[in-house]
Amino acid sequence: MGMNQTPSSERVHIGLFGKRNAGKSSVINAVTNQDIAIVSEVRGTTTDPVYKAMELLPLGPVMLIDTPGLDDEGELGALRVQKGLDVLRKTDIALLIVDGSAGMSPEDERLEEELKKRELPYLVVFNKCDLISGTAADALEQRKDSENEACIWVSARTGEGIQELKERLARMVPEKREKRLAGDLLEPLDLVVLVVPIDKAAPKGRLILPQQQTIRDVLESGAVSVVVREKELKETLSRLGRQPKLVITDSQVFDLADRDTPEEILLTSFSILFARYKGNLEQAVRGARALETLRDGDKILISEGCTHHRQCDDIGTVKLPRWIENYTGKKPEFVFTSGTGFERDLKEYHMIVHCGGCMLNEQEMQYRLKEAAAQGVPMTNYGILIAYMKGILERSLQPFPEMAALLKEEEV
Ligand SMILES: Nc1nc2c(ncn2[C@@H]2O[C@H](COP(=O)(O)OP(=O)(O)O)[C@@H](O)[C@H]2O)c(=O)[nH]1
Ligand SMILES: [Mg+2]
Repeated sequence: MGMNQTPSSERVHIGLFGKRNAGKSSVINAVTNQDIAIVSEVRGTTTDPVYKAMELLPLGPVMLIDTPGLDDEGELGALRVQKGLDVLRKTDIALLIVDGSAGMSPEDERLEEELKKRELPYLVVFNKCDLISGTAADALEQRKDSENEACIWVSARTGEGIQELKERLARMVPEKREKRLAGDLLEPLDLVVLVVPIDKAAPKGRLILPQQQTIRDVLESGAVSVVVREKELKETLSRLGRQPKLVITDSQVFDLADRDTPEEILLTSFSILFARYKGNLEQAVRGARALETLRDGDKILISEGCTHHRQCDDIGTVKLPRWIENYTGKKPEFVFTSGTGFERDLKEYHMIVHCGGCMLNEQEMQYRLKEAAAQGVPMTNYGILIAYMKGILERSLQPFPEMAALLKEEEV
């Protein structure tokens, strides 16, 4: 899969179901204007589900899934039917294709029941409307008008109704799940403890943006945040009266937070939440591991999104290089950039360490991440690299087990 292609997990999966010869494969061909599915008069031509990723206007990126007929007979047939039903689990929108000249069969009705039971958005597509004429057509026309029926009439052969089908599909696309900082980890009234160091480097009289945004997100999910300095964490946890769901700490004081947060409480950092929210947590975790293959003289690009952030500056230009040298025992060459500048040619770098990107919009951050990935350069961020070097990344990935698993992979 190319870098710029929508990953299949982000595509709307549209499954086509129905009896053999209803015209499932023909409808796919008509919708896509391509002969991607095998159409034949012989029943049961499609024996395995066929997946086709494509851009389908006005829907956007979709995955069309052509399934074998629901009415296959015999042992092999039953297996095919099972495979077809397996597809249901991946389906976002189901199309029940019915031969309109024959009408709904008991199998079709069973499947419609199943779709309702699973609360899957679906549409009954009466195909072959070109075969219907005269009084039969009038009768069907009446059903077409009935409001409640999620149905549409089409002809894969003549193309009638196919455009309308696409438009109906576009309107059925489930709303994209909104990205959250922490809200998706929380239930209403859950307690969250935020650890915010207030030292010389902290801006006067206010909190920094990532902290504000996290508090805001906790509020939105109806949970409760308690904000403390690292010094007060231990005492606060012991006095809270109930166990918080999560402790979120500034990366700089992670070791302290790690020590003072009992193991049974999930602990993570603002950097990790932001890497997940704005960036690509997986890329950042993999990127941190590039330290393991660092050699003397390798170039490391340390890049900051903003120019006037004293706190970041100190970490980026002073602390990080020192920690990297201590951790690896190597003498790399550090290159620093800040602000809107981000080099085009990254290939000379062994790895890139970027700030959390609180001042960059998601588009820009995504651009930088994609550019690094496209040029094959590992890229991570301050917080994740610091956690990695301190051996606490694994713990801070606790709320995201599939990311923690990356640290155990053999390949660097
Ligand atoms: N008249 C007519 N025939 C169709 C239409 N759609 C499909 N067919 C025919 O029905 C048969 C079965 O089509 P196919 O797409 O293979 O059905 P599937 O088994 O559900 O995938 C083929 O002979 C198609 O040419 C249609 O809209 N009108
Ligand atoms: Mg077929």
